[in-house]
This record gives sequence, C-alpha cells and structure tokens, in this order.
Amino acid sequence: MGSIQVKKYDILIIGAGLSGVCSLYHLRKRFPSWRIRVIEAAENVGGTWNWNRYPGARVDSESLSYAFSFDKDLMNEWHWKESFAPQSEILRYIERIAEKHDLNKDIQFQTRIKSARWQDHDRTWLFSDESGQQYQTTFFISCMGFLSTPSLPAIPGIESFKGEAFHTSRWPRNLDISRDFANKRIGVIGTGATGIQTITAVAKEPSVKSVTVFQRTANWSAPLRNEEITLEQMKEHQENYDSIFQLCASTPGCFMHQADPRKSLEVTDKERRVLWEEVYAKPGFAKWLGVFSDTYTSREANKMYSDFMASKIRERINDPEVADSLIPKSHGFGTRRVPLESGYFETYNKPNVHLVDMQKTPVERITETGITTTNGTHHQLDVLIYATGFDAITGAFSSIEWHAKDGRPLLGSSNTKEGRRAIWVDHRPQTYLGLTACSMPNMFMVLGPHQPFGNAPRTIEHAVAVVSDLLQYCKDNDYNYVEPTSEAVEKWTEHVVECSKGHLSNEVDSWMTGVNKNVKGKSVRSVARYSGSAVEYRRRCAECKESGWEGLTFHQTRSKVSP
Ligand code: NA7
Repeated sequence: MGSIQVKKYDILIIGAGLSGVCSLYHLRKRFPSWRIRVIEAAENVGGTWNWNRYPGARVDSESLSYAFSFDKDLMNEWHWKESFAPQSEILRYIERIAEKHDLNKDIQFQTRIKSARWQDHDRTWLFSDESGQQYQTTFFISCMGFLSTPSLPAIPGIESFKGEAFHTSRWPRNLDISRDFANKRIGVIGTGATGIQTITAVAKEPSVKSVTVFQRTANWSAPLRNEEITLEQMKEHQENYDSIFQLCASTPGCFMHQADPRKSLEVTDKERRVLWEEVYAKPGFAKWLGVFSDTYTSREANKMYSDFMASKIRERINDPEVADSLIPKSHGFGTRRVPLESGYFETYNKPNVHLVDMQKTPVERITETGITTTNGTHHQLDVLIYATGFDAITGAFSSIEWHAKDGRPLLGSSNTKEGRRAIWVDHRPQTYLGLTACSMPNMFMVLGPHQPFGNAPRTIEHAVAVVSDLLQYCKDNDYNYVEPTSEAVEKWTEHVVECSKGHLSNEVDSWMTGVNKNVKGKSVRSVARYSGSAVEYRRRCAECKESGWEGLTFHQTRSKVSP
C-alpha cells in the first residue's frame, strides 16, 4: 500500500458550525493567498444546528439577533418566519451563507480528527483523521463547539435496552414522530433545555401512547413566547438590524436584554411585582436577564424572584404533587441556563404524560424493556430518548489525542502515565483571553473555554475578528510561532476565576460550572467559562491588540527554533 500524502495548509479550522463558517469566511477574505481548510465530522455545515434535529429544537435568542453581520444583503433578504427560529430555519440560514460565499469548496466533510502533534522542527501541527490521512498546518483554529460531544447517562444496563434508543443530538434523520412513535411508550431522561423542548414536542403528538419523563433535577423554565413574523413585519425589522446589534453589543451576554439597574431590595413590593410581571410577559430571555441587577448575586433577591417564578409554575399544573416535583429546590431561578418553553408545564396535565421524580424514586437500571426505579417499579418503554446533555466546554478537545509542545497532553492529570503534566489538569482550562493556551503554539479557539458564550453569532464574530487581527500581525511580521506567556495565562485564568465569584450560578452544578456526573473527572466544579461581561471581555481583547499583543510570544519564520 502506498503512503498517504500529507495535505499541507496555512490554517486548518476544525468544525464547520457557526464558528467554523464565520472563521472560514473572514480568513479567506483576509488571507487570499493562504491555504485554508475546514475539517468537519458531519456531512453538512451547521454544527449544533445540524446535529440537534430533535423535535421542538429551536433557538432561545431572538432570530433577529442570530444572523451574521458580515452579510448585510442576506440579512435584508432573509425572512425569519418566527421570532425564535426552529432548528431547520437556522440550519437553512447557515447553509445559505455557505452556498452564497462558496465556502463548501474549502470544507472537507465526514472527517473526524483523531490526533494532533506539535512539530517543533518546522513549527507546524500534524493532524491525523480516523482514516489515517494527515494534515500539516502552521496555524489551527478550534471551532469544535462547547456543547458538541454528547454524553450518555452512566446508568447500569444502558446497553441492554432492546427498543430504539438515541441521544437527542443524534436524532435519527428519517424518524417521523407521528408515524414512528404512534402507539409507542416513550421514555425521556433529562430535563435541561433540550429535554424540555423534546418532551413538549413529543407529548403534543396525539398518536403517542405515553411519555414518561425521568427527572433527576428539576429545572427552572419560563415561557418563550414565540410568534410568527410576517413579511411586512420582517421588512420593518430589517431597518432595525443595526440597532439590534448595537443593543447586543452593550449587554453582558450579547442578548437583547439588559438588567434593570435597580436592586430588588431597594424597591417596594409593588415595584418588584410590576417588573417581574412585565418581564414574565415578554418574549425570550427577558425574564432571565431583564430583572433587577442583584437577582443572581443576592441570595435574598434570588429567593424572592424564585418564589415568584414558582407561583407561575404552580398556576399551570393541575396536580400539586407534580408541580412540587417540577419546582427546583436545589438551586434558585436563573442560576443555571434557563430553558425557555412553549407549554412544557401544561404537558404534565395530560393523562398519558408521567413524571418520575428521581429525587423520590431514583433510577436503578435500564433493562431490555424499560427502566426500573428503586421503589421496584418497572417502566415499560418502546423508545428511550437520552436528553442528557454534553461533555461541555472541554469535551470536544477530549476526543483528540494531543501531543502538544514537549509531548504534553492537553487534558489529563498533573502526572500522566508518560510522566508529563497535562496542560489543562483535571478539566481545568488555563488560557489567555480564552483564545490561546500555553504549550499549544499557533492554536486559536473560537467559543473555547474562558470565552463568553452568550448569543453565539455575536460572540463568535468578535472572537473571529480578534483571531484574524492576530494572524494578520503574524503575517505582517513574518511570524510562524505564537504562544502566550505563562504569566499572561496565569493572570487571565485568575481574572476568569475572579469574575465567577459572587455569581450564584457558580455555586450550582451544571455544564456551565463544568459538572457532568456521566463523564469521568467532571464531578467537581471548575471555572471553564468566562462569566464576566462580554463588554469587558471585548475591552480586554482590544487592550491586548493595542499593546502590540502583550502576553504573547512570537518567533519569526527565518529565525532558528531554539533546541
Ligand atoms: P443539560 O442542560 O446538561 O441537561 C441534561 C439533563 O440530563 C439534565 O436534566 C440532567 O440532570 C439529565 N441527566 C444527565 N445524566 C443523567 C442521568 N444519569 N440520570 C438522569 N438524568 C440525567 O443538557 P441540554 O442538552 O438539555 O442543554 C445543554 C445546552 O444546550 C443548553 O443549556 C443550551 O445552551 C443548549 P441533572 O440536572 O444533571 O441532575
């Protein structure tokens, strides 16, 4: 067998979701003479919006804020049909961007990267895919997503189930719930944002025999208030795109909602109630992000708002015992990512929808025919849906075997079996600006750890702009090596940890605090995301650029690599 030729690039981008598509568009424009390639595991662009095809999947950010600002013509012709677009509409939008700008020709689909090795002798990365094909590149950009590695529940017997079973992000393409779920007993494990959307949609299907929901932790959830957008309305909205994007640029998470500057405890009961009712009636994240400024830093304020939200939930559920199970006890409202719903709570008023509260009756095991709980009940199921979330933030990095500078692994323990300390010990990322990491020269991350996530297209466009500027600086100065200093990484990581202090959300287990009990090594909280304001994040990135990229070390192409 002949040897496989190594493919050579200047920039390799991994992932063709929103981040990868945006990166490819900008970098190709900025560096027309560079060889740029995107490697994507799926058969299509779209990332999250391509994988997550479960029923009810839709965006919780306003559709109007979810477009790329770089294509104004498309913004002016695109008709978002709903104020919160379903998965299919967003995917169509991303596909349209890719077609219009002829991006697909530079994307290699159905290719999964398995390993990456830093080669000091020529300052390149050597990637290998599952088929053994190798790709050599000077720079690489991780656009792998922070919620892209599905995680299955660590429940005994999971492999024994004989019915159909799948994770929500691996929803079978040809499955039609009205046909394929007819007369079936459906089980759903998980009640995060995904579970809540899936359960509502599946339970709405009249032909389904029953839906049994296995809830380990109740989640706060609030009405989405989605509406259709007519063509006439869309024309008006198109006039406002600039102000929508300006608004997003002024808020901590780049959403269209700003907190009320008053503190809950400084206003009267009546004033509190007025604001709470007002935001409750508004669409989208208003009821999460548009509340009093101390709601997520003061326990007392949070308790008051949680009580208000609990009363709203109670009003919607017929059975008080079920309502009690659905109201979270372990955490206050908004201290986890708030799923938005369209009739979720009313779902439990249907006679064929059953809630198994795992706090009262934990799941014991999955059997060939269903799920057994510790009280001895066996729930017979034909289909089992795992809405059990993702190995978040560092998960996508875990699926690649890294041999970074000095042969160091990216993830692992402080002393791996080869005797080398991992760069991110125990899933605790160390980065500079969330864009670069020590011992990972020439790597840049878009929506990587320590970056603000928020409204994805908005935060992605900013990260891509910073990476493009940095690459421009490398090109202009003939640099083929860039790495942050350990001091810069230490300082930035301290800043990220500092930002997390005082936020109640950082005292709660969730993917946002790095906890996933189904993943080895993720049972303890870590600070893996930037929970400061995106406005401050952008200021710090701009400051770094203006300082001549202080905190980063560069080497020129012609200089010798130190031994
Ligand atoms: P999430 O928000 O991580 O939710 C996962 C859900 O699955 C959550 O309710 C978990 O309960 C539950 N889960 C996980 N493992 C188990 C086991 N072993 N047994 C029972 N229940 C389990 O993921 P989503 O996909 O819903 O949402 C992720 C993000 O995607 C979301 O925030 C949006 O930004 C888009 P737990 O709470 O851990 O007790």
